Amino acid sequence: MNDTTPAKNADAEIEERKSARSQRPTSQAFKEFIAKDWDDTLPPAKRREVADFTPARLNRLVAEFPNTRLVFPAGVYKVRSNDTDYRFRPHTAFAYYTGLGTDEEPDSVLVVEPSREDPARAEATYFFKPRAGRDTEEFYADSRYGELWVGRRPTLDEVETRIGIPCAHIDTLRDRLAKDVGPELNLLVVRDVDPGIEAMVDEVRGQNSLSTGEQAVAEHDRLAEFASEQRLVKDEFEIGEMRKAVAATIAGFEDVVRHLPRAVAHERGERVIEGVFEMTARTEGNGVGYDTIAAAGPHACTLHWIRNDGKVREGEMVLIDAGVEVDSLYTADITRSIPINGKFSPVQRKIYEAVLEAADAVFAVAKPGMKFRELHQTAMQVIVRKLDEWDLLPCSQEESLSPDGQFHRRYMVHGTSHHLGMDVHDCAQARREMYLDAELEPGMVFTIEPGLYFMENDLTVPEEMRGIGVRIEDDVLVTEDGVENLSAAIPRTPDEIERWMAGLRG
Ligand SMILES: [Mn+2]
Repeated sequence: MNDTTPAKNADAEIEERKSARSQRPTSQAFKEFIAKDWDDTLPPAKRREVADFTPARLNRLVAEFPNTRLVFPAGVYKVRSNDTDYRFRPHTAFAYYTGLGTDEEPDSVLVVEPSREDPARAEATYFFKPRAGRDTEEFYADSRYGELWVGRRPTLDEVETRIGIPCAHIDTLRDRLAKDVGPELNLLVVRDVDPGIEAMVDEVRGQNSLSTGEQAVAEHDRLAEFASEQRLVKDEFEIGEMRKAVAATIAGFEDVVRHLPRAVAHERGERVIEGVFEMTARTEGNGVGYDTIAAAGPHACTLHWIRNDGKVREGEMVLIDAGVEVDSLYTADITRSIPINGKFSPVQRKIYEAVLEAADAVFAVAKPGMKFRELHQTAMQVIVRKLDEWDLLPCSQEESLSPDGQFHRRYMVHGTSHHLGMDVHDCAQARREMYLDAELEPGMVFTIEPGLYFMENDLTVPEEMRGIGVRIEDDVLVTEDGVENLSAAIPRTPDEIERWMAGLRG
């Protein structure tokens, strides 16, 4: 980690503090020396496959917002501590409409509007800060943009070739946002992404007799809502990326199984699992799509167990909920609950098979026309039947399944399915009628993930079942007449899992 002394934060006080550590030369001779004798040959830029898909996405978008200029900020760096930031991740709506991914590109902005000549066609411009000349201080002294700090930056032409969207310098953004805005042309922005851009939009609106501040919030938020709803049905490119994410995730699970002996030997074996998966995620993809849950033994009953500092013990199970995000930012989301020694005990198998039956029931009925919320209801019918067989319900099955009952929630408190894509909980801003109450359509991608969790200290549960948590999560694509299990290549049944583990552990 290098000291990032110069020109990162405009705040004078911080600058002064930093300058106490600066040893940057300022002489004219140095500036002349560092500016010359560089080979500036550019490698040829390549058009990305996604560039063939963004025009249709953008056309569909502007059809929803006639006479409106739409602003999608990529977002800004988030400070981790002092002068170090988190790795940058662009806002999802921005990435969807530009086709950019990985860490592309802090402080940049996409602007979209219907074409004047043909309002059914979108006109988009991508604004960013292109590389600076060698003769600028930015080149060697700017820790955020300088090439000596962050690597070579692209030119406007290069990015235009890659994404097929005309590019412009970020310094021209304000004029472009303001042009013709007024009663004939609205201006909307995705909020809570980049405060500077949001303030700029608000100012432009105010200067052109459009509402500002709180009065305009609902109008702006319709944009974020629509961007979420548009992504409910994936295009061919997105489905291809989901397949890559799932394949890399399965490779990560296989690596975890290979390293289980090392996890068992380590005081914090859950961290070994997390680390092994992260290694695959960073090498095969952009990283993990969300924090890995590596929950051994009773930790499996804590739904969001991401501290992962526990021991991994022979004889117990470990629940691993993990996903690789590929460079385009699509992520898988898979959970397997496996016996650490490679063999299910009878009680582990009994609970596992109950959860599997619930998942299978959802697989059997999921198809176009079915309501999304019926996925959960289907799984719960099996879960409730099993809990009743085991005498754990304080009421009848019917009563537990009724909206006022829900006693089974003590043992499975989460939903069975969520949409999946660039965000692990994708399309979260969609309206209820477009999500929970909507019918399944071909091209939708979601998870099927029932579970059963018997807390260590739950006195309603037989002792032998306490401290066991099982979730089985697969990623599915809605087809014309059912669903395809995208994660079918990772075993689901207890026998398959035992064979799979034995094979990987040699
Ligand atoms: Mn999930």
